[in-house]
Amino acid sequence: MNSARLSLSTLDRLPSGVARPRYDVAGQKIGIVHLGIGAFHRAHQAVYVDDRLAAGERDWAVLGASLRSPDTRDALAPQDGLYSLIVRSGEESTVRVIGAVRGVLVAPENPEALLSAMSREGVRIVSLTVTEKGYCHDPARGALREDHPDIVRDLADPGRPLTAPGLLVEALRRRRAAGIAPFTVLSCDNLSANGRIVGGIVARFAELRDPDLGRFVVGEVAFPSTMVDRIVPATTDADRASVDERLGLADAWPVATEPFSQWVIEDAFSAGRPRFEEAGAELVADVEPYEAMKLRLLNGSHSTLAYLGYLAGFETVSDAMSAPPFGRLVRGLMDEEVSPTLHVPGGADLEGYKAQLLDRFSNAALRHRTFQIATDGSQKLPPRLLGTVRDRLRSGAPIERLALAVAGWMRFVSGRDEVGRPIELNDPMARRLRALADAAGADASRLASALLGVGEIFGADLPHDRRFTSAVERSLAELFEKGAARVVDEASR
Ligand code: CS2
Repeated sequence: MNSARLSLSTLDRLPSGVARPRYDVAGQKIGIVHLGIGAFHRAHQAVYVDDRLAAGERDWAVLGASLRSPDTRDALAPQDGLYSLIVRSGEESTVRVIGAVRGVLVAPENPEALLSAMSREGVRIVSLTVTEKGYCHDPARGALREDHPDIVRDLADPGRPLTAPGLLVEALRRRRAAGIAPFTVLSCDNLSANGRIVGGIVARFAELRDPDLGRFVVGEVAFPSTMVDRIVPATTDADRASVDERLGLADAWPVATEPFSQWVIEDAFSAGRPRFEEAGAELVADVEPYEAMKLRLLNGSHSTLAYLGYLAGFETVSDAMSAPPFGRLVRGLMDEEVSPTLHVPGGADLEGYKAQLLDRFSNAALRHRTFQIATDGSQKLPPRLLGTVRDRLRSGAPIERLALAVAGWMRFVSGRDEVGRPIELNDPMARRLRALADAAGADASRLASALLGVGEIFGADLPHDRRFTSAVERSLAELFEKGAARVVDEASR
């Protein structure tokens, strides 16, 4: 391992094949505060910003914030915020050093530092990738969970917030009090209609603090919706070692991704924005059709592959895709059950998009773990699979593969894999789900009905739809009886 670290002072030591910022990195001004600075942001939005900084738009550098752990700050601070982006496909990979992230704050260590950064006039966008659970909402209704313990805490001590809604509202309040125009709130998470949902959550939190502040948020703050897409698996030590070798310098936290990247943004910013379109983003009037297409086709298939693939013993998405029945199941899910529910945006090529998705899922150089995608199912099922289920039920259309995917999640939640090993459940509702699963045991009918009763996931309607409940229960019974590999094989014929 190299002992010298990637940083501004070692940039000129990089080998010539490694792309790097060709602008005055330290001279850029912060225009975006990003909440939730994980691997996804660094492989996606920060790259678009990096391109715009390189093109001379100097006012839009990113100040990142972690809402939980100090790890990203600890890795990037000694590197002056620089990190490497590895882009992988097949045998090829390229490395590029990104300079867009000019600092990282850790909210729980010092919420005041973050709030004061968010309140500065130069900050005109606050963007977010806090994952579905970071919005503290009820995923089935898309509304703020007012009884969420972190929300209760933030409402009781609103000047020292720890949640995303609490931070946004306190910073907006301070700006208003100081006569500074509000920033645009830009959600880059995989929620359907993310701008609209987050706008409602933030407005409700503000209203609970003060009805007048609530009206201000509704009337004055812009929440454009976005569709974000790039597959970014968690960084591994092998990624670190390969960057080390390519750079001749140590990078504590590179990110690895695929060549594909897409960002569709509703062009509704209240305080200006970088010319993201010149970095490849699509600025449109209505993002929702793009979002539905991506969430239902890509993420819906991903979650299906994650649960069923994990149960069948596949470590990564591409491993599962290399088994023909899994490829056929996903193709069938997309063609037969998801596509008919979509309003394909004008100019989009649905067939090309699906073919490209199958290729992306098969990218073996990425090693995207099924277990990683299987996290937070309670938050992911509603936008990825259950909206499609509702549309299909409404039109009386078959839902067999969708029901199998939901049953795959239930089988996963049961807590033991097919050879009896425990499955760790990473989910904000893990305790409740695990208690329900433990009480039901391996009885498919009891387990299905217990889990279907969780209103935050299935709403008030789905548990009463016999077509849905019986299809899920049937698939779950088969999963217990025959195992995922056989059930997928049969379902894909
Ligand atoms: C994945 C997504 O982990 C997951 O749940 O489905 O992170 C997916 O890779 C991205 O949304 C792709 O844009």
